[in-house]
Amino acid sequence: MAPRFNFDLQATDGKARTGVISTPRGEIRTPAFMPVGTAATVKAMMPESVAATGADILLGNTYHLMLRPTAERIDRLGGLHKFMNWDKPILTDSGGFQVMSLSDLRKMNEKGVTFRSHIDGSRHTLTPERSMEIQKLLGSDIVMCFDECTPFPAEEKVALESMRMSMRWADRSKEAFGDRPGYALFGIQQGSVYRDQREESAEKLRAIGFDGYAVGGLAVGEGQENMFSVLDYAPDMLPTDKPRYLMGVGKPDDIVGAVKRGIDMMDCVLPSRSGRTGQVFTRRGVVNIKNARHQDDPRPLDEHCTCPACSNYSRAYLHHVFRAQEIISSMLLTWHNLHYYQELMAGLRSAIAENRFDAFEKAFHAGRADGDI
Ligand code: PRF
Ligand code: ZN
Repeated sequence: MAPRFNFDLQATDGKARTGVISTPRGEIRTPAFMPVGTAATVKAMMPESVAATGADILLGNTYHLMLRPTAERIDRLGGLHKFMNWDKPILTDSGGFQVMSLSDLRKMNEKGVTFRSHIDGSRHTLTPERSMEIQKLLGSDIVMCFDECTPFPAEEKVALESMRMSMRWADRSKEAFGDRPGYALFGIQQGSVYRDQREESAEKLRAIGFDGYAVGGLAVGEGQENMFSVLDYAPDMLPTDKPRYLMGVGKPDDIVGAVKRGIDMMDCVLPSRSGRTGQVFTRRGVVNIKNARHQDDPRPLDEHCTCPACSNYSRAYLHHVFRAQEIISSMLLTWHNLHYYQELMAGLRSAIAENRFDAFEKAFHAGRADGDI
């Protein structure tokens, strides 16, 4: 029989955790960072290169794929894994968050959201039921509940109404998802920056029962200090024996702070998007490769990095191909950034397993400049 979805918590250090999520498509080492493959590709990367950076799982998007090429077409072609040539696990976001940030003329009510495509203006509806159907057609291994990401700032009353609707949608998502051995459904906690609302939301999700639990509604403009204040209590409200996923986070220091507070999974466009805009993450801080001071620099981006960009090319070359808008620039810088993120996750995992998280965190911050380097 195919292995079912399972989370094995292997070690803790303070609130930080390390473990392994098992799925029929392979294991996910946690804390895990999921590169974003919105349109059935991690932009500028071959899937085998994404795997070579150390990624165990990718994130895909209901919203983009339902509009183009459509979930039904992907299903007819054998599912998202086969379509994009990625055979490891895929988590898909449920669409609501992307509808609110990308589409035109949105109308939300208890039933769901009606909107116009940002691609061709066509009209579509997403409901918890339709989102579950799309994520099933895609063949997603980890399905996210359909929710509303409460905007920030939100007055207490507004946040409460929004959170309670997301919890009713969580009920409907679970009902529509049904019983699918080997596939997982994650609930999403909302409640903005209000502790009692985060508690009510967690209580509701625990009562429904999910395979994993996300902390939603953060990294929406509240700033790191506010986000960490919420993360000081929100993960503790979720079951210890299930994965906890912080959605849409973040910068390297956000990741270290979230893992310290008990988060197991994260995703963010930052390493891939920054790769295309010339922002490079290194252990000493951010390098802006378009800066003229790199044009005669024979050194690699990061002398300790073993990625192809750092093994085989100088800063001068990377500066040149970025300025010349050559496609290899996006390829190399994205590879480096994803490699850097996965090395960070591997470092966090071994630090937790060896009970030296505090020392790891100190060393992480000690080596870094705030501005560009
Ligand atoms: N809900 C969903 N997707 C998300 C979020 C959320 O709250 C966030 C919050 N940063 C990112 N992506 N469904
Ligand atoms: Zn590198």
